[in-house]
Amino acid sequence: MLIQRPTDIPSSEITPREHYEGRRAFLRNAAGLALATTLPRAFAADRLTGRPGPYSTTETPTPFKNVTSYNNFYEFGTDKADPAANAHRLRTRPWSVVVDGLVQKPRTFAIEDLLRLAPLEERIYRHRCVEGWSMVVPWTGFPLAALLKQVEPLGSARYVEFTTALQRDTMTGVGWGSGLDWPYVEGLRLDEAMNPLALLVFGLYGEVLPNQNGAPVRLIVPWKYGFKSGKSIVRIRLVEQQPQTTWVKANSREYGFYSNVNPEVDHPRWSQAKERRLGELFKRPTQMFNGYGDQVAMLYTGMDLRKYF
Ligand SMILES: Nc1nc2c(c(=O)[nH]1)N[C@H]1C(S)=C(S)[C@@H](COP(=O)(O)O)O[C@H]1N2
Ligand SMILES: [Mo]
Repeated sequence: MLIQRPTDIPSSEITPREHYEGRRAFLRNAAGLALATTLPRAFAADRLTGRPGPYSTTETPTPFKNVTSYNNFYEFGTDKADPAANAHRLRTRPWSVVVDGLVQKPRTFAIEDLLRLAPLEERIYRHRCVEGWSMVVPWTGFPLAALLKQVEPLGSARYVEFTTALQRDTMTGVGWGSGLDWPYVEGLRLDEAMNPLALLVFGLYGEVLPNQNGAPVRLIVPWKYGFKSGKSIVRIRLVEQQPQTTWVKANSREYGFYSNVNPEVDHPRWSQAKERRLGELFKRPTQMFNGYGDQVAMLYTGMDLRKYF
């Protein structure tokens, strides 16, 4: 069991796969009960579902197989297949998330407590990587705002900094020569972080988040390029100054702090006008704010977005 059952989630919502798949199919897949204890992790995945939440797209979700085998998680290697092959090493228990900085009530949340801080929702979001590919993913989580409100940000807090896990012994990609400064750090302006679209995510496709997708807890900011959505988060710090993020530190000519999806502002190496949805043959036009303008455009009133990456 990866995530203990929170007391406020009905047991029917967290069910071992054998129950919802149908016992027969489970036994067939498992090739007999005797093998049940040695099953690969995929068979033992735990359900983690949420009530349908707002802002979901009606577009067809990208198949589970693609979502969990084509990943960016550089701590486990730079090839798209590396995270699925290597992230089983990641230790996801015990896990806690420190929430501190410019807040009235700094706190360290054990992952089990964080999970039951707010009702879990399922949100089907578009996810757009700066490399020009995209997918549609049913995430399970709750708004980041619910967590931030708990710790009571001070008036001086203007930004939120997210630090992700650094396990040198399990992460095969963090050696010298990776070119990045570890741990992976990202950030948002406080009002961006409080926007109801910004989601703290614990699962996908109704299951506990696979390690390669950022277990046990990650961020999803659907109107920004994927790299803003840090995986395997261990610290959330409220600060006054704009955080130094990993990608801006690595190459400030190519990456910016805002990184809102914008088909009119090209990355020096990739046009951002179009994208390839995983599983589809032809490219499709990229939408401003990844199609979430109605929810977020007002955050940038008065900013000339052509000047920001
Ligand atoms: N810690 C960490 N978080 C990360 C990354 C990473 O390399 N390390 N890659 C980012 C990038 S570039 C993208 S596109 C998304 C990919 O998420 P996915 O593999 O779940 O699709 O995670 C983001 N979060
Ligand atoms: Mo990305």
